[in-house]
Amino acid sequence: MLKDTMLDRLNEQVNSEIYSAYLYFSMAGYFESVNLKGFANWMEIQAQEELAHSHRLYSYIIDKGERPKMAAIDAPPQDWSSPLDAMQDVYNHECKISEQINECVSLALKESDHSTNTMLQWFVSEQVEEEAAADDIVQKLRLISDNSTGLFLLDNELSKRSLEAD
Ligand code: OFO
Repeated sequence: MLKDTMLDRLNEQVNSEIYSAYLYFSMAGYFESVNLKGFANWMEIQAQEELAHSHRLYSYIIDKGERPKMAAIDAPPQDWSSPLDAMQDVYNHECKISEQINECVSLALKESDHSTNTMLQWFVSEQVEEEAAADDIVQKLRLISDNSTGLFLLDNELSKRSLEAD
């Protein structure tokens, strides 16, 4: 079983992870529309990873004998002014998700809920990677500035991303 406060918080996190997927699918559509198919591929893989994150939380709630409750998913933005604008949004969003995960951990510790704390440690490590991956692309885009050859090469690099088994 889970305490109600912990269950509610984990259900909110399921929602947040699905929103993340929705946001990244929206960004994938944006990148398709400006013919940056490597960026679009990176976003699609990212969106699929977010669905896997939501499923990880969903499965944990089930394993604890509780019922996951699905809430409405907010509509994500649909347009960005540039690839840098979109990737900066990814980085900011991931920082926000890291804060949410930290809040979940703090609640688990406050409630002496050790199994939830252990489950959440995977997310703590994952968020370090999520922030670093987004920041890496932001920094590259800053270096590239308005150099179209650099953008083409980065797009080609991002086209190689594939779904990793965790
Ligand atoms: Fe689920 O890590 Fe991004 O949001």
